[in-house]
Amino acid sequence: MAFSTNGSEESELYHAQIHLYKHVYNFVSSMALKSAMELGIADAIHNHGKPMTLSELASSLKLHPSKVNILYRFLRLLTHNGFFTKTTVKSNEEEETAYGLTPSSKLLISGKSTCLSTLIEGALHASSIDMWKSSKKWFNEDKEQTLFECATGENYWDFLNKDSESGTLSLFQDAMAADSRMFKLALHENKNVFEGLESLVDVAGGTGAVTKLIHEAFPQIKCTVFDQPQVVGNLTGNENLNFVSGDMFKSIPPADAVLLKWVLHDWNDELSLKILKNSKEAISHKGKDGKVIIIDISIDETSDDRRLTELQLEYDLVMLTMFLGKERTKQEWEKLIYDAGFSSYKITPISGFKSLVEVYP
Ligand code: SAH
Ligand code: 2HI
Repeated sequence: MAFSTNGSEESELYHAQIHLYKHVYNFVSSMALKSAMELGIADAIHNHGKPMTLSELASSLKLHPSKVNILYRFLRLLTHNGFFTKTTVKSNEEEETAYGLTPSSKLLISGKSTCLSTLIEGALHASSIDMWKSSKKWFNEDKEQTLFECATGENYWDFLNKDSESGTLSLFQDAMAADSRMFKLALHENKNVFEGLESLVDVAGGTGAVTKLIHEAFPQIKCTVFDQPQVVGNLTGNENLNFVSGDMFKSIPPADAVLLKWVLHDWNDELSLKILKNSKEAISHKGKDGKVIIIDISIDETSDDRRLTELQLEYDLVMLTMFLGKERTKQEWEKLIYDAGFSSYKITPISGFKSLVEVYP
């Protein structure tokens, strides 16, 4: 069959090819971002106090002269992807390009409360990536297991807890804490959610990053961070912020409100129901005045922002492959909430891609 010379069919073919290649090479953009984080490019520009030329950057990063052009090539892609700005500066009468920070690369500045470097490190860690080599085997095996288990023979939680020296658990906890610190803005925009509470328990609250923000904003609330012994066992709080270890599948300490941030998406519906029922029990002494506050993704496939939906759906596969967990649509949240015996709920979108769900008995 002769190849069609029809212009629109050809252009459709080219578009299809570009679309496919774009998705094949998406990982290069992820890895270039990881490299920028590891090199400390954002820190160098931040410490310099103004945009830096390629040679200034290379010398500040102590790169071998043979790597300067490689740095240029990385910066070119990263600038195109919105991580750096390009401006022209004059040095010794010659015009040179200088690279500056964008709002996205400012999230790589270490020491800032908004630094997300550990999240990049954890999410793009070999352990999160290597399991994908087994995806075909995973589909073909008739076993209920995560992709991670299929690839490594080990449950992700056990992998994290295995040996404290390898630092995987602390990397995971640091990444969660980094994400949680970004919650500050959402907290100030949704103060009403926490106003009037006398006590709150942050269930599976990690090392307490969110609770610390709540404690700062509402010092009168008696806050408890509840997590596994290996996470909170050695942490000490203060009068209104204490750490309690236990198993949320067994029981949850009583409080006026239970907070579940980035917890339910780690678990399937059956286990999520168990957590929600135990949460309901924990607030039961308050009668109708208790509440459960869920912070998680609520998938919106109808959003005008396709990138946002893509990110939500990518998270869904991350949760599926690592934990057999899931991101849920509004309808799925509603079913889970009512199945757990609650009577009403209210969803408020926060921080772009997540939502805050207030759930009432
Ligand atoms: N809410 C935190 C941490 C989310 S990560 C945040 O948003 O930053 C999920 C947490 O669940 C981890 O800290 C993990 O230790 C905790 N976890 C897992 N199984 C648990 C269990 N059975 N009981 C209590 N916490 C558990
Ligand atoms: C560090 C961070 C992450 C990770 C593993 C790490 O796995 C994440 O940010 C992701 C995922 O990529 C994650 C987010 C929420 C959650 C579990 C994992 O509850 O070491």
